[in-house]
Amino acid sequence: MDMPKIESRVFDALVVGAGFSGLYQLHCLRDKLGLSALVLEAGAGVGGTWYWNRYPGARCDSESHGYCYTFSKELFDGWEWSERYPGQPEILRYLNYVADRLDLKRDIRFDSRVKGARYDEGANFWRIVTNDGAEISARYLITAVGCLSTANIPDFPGLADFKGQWVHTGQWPHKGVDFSGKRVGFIGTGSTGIQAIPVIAETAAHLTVFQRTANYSVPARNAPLTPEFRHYVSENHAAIRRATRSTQNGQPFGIEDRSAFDVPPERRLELYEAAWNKGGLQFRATFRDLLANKAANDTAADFIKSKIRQIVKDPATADKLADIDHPYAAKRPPIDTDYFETYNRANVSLVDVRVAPIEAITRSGLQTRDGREYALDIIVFATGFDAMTGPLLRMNIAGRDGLTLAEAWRAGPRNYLGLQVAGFPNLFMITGPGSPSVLTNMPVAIEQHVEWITGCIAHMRERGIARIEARPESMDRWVKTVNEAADATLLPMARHSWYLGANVPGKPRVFMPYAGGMVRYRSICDDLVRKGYEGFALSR
Ligand code: NA7
Repeated sequence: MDMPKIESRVFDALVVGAGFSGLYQLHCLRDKLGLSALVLEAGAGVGGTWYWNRYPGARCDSESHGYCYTFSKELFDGWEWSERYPGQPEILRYLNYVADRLDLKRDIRFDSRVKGARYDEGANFWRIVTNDGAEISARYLITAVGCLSTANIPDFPGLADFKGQWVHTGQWPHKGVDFSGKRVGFIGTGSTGIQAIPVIAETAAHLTVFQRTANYSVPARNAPLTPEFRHYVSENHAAIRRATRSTQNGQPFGIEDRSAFDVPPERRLELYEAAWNKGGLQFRATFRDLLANKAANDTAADFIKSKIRQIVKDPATADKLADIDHPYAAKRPPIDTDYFETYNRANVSLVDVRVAPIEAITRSGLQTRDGREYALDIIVFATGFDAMTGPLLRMNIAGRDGLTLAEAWRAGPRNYLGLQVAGFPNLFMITGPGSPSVLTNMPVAIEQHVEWITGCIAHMRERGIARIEARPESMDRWVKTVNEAADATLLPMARHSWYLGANVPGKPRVFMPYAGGMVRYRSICDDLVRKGYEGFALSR
């Protein structure tokens, strides 16, 4: 790709990241507000998550008609999805379509990672330095770095000496990985592992899955979209947009307004069976109290565990897969294509590494604490991400008086609405910790944040306001609100979840996303705008 010729070093706005968030933010600032804006992107192309996560089976868990921008009918009408859940290559094509259609690439500097960003109070400018030494100044700094973009690679001793190949799913080689005839070790059974394991099993000589925490999964029931459904989508832009903006999770389907105990047990099973056959995240929407009431949750959990035991033929393997230690959907609930069925293949085996953790990577494979060694040619790390705070902290952002974001967040992320931090004027975060983000359909959360930030910057420019930042007391209030929202659900019961930062050793255990739902969140954000940006300090 040709590098755009970017001569200027001073911009109204600098956006970091060219995924769903950064592309839309650039369009809004440049084409709606008429600002000079630049995007810095570490990858060689647009796409963010969908640029990096190219592992076999990578696919979106939200349905395609809801997993896209809805701000422009023209953009919506100009694209047709092919499957119920879009695969990674198709989403990447979609984001390139958007970037080309809106002529965004000319203002994106690719292969460019932020090494540091410092607020210069005297000049009221952000000074940004990239890995290749470029120095850029901007009035507004907007992070569009995604929530899951810093790979978590466990610090196993011996990895550097492994003589086979190893890869992390979030940094997948562009040329792919050839598993044919290979002994593959696969670490991790989160959403990523559950997608990749069935596909890799098809070509590997042998696949050994190392499972630390057993996980629920519901069939996705992916399929090509029928001509009737495509027609429905093409005729219903406004209705789909309305639907995704009216549900708590930003999905184009609502949560049934009934308790699991409003129906007799036999009827409950019928409803679960129907949801299982329909497939997808909608399973969670069968009853309204699945994430609020442990007894209600148990009915869903028991149903899925019974399905695992029906599908998996070897009882010892079924036991390991069904021995799940958290409520259903308290961790991010995966959906799959033939995940549990894959364990019936002769070339797949499952090792429980909760009982005997992985102790080391050896030159020829992997060793667990019980002294067993597994000979491997390739090791796949589907070990997740330093979620939400990781991508922000690695940019080495320093605000007023040199206070770093890492210092400000030593005890966990503290901000206002996930958007702004006291001491960091004119720094905006798209889908930052403290916002609904990963608990919702991401493009919907992203459109809301981008539009809020755009409106805020327009407000400042119209009124000659030079700086905006969160007030410390607003952050205190918001942290409390985020905790209360989480505590009203079963989400904190999953003690090992990345929502809590528990997957990264040493990371503060704080429930990061706002669990109060997209509708409530949007109304809080809109309301404080009406009250003159209540909770923020604005200065001329
Ligand atoms: P996740 O959901 O964080 O899953 C990572 C998996 O890797 C999970 O099963 C972990 O077990 C496992 N893991 C992590 N470290 C280790 C070590 N040291 N030993 C053994 N196993 C380990 O990441 P994903 O990429 O699957 O999904 C991230 C999100 O991307 C997903 O939720 C969607 O929103 C898209 P653990 O559960 O921590 O015991």
